[in-house]
Amino acid sequence: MTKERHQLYADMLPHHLTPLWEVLHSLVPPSPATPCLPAFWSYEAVRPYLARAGEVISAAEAVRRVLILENPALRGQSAITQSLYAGLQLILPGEVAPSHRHTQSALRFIVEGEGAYTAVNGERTTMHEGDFIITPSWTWHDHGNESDKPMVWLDGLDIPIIRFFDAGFAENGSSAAQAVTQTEGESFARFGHNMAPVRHDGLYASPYGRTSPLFSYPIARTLEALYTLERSATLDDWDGFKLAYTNPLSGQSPMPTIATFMQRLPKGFAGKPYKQTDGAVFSVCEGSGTATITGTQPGGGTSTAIFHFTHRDHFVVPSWHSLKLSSTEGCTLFSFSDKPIHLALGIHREERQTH
Ligand code: GTQ
Repeated sequence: MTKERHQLYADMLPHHLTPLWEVLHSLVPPSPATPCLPAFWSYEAVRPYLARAGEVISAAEAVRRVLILENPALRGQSAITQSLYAGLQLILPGEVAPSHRHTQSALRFIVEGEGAYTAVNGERTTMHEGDFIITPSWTWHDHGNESDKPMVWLDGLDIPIIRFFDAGFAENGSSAAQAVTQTEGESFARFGHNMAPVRHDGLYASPYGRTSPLFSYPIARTLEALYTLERSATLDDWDGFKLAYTNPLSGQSPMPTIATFMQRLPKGFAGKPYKQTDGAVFSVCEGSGTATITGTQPGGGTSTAIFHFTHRDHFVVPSWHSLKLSSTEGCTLFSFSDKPIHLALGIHREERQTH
């Protein structure tokens, strides 16, 4: 029979046919079998390469001067998980990263520096360490540094998702810096205070896609919320105090493909492990701690990665790997994942373990 089977496979090969029964087990695995690995980028190790990138190419020539954080199991694919892209972008004093737009949605989490701006849809936002900023799908955006210090931020994009759907479009702006048509702070005034325009709200909302009309979620507000909770609220044994950023008009994630979070682990926190189908990328905003990440190997055994992280470090937790967070001195962690898509498809799963 084996011989006849192989003859069948060989004969039908030129007709672009292949037998399902040979691959069925890997097409519908009993539980997620991601090729992605847990990985860690210490800022101390990465920063000198960013500095060297600043010496060998200008922001204008590079368009975006970014070092991509590539998952070690996905080298060459510009991906940190199967669905997400992450990179560290450097912009030096006086530089402009020219205006463009694309269907990919982007987030910035400011890692180092103060005072450069991102312009989105005619409004500039000054960036501070810890701010979370979005450039939604198909919105014009450019970045400029009018401060006297280098600025570095984490870029998070849904590049692999848009590539998967073959739905990528992009355009360059007619000038390097887009025309400014709104005073800084206008979108925050309209949408950042638990209020929204009574009339003409569509006029100010993002022009394309189901995205937040707020471009900037300033760190001062985020920390105020988390520190208040830390003083009095009940601690979650897995997450510490964890809040999701929202689109104020919908209560959903600020962008349709990417969810973003900030969490506070109090001093002495020893979290319980949990796993989720959405792989997540973390950026350490304050303090230090340890992430223990355990996954099942293709062969069936388990392997554990232990990352001791500090301020400005980055790490990735692949899908369905268990994550346990702990911190001696306390810490604040930014993270993002593709959770909104899992929720939209009804495939999101989470398992919270008790030990
Ligand atoms: O700032 O527009 O890291 O288009 C990759 C692609 C940043 C950006 C990236 C991009 C951008």
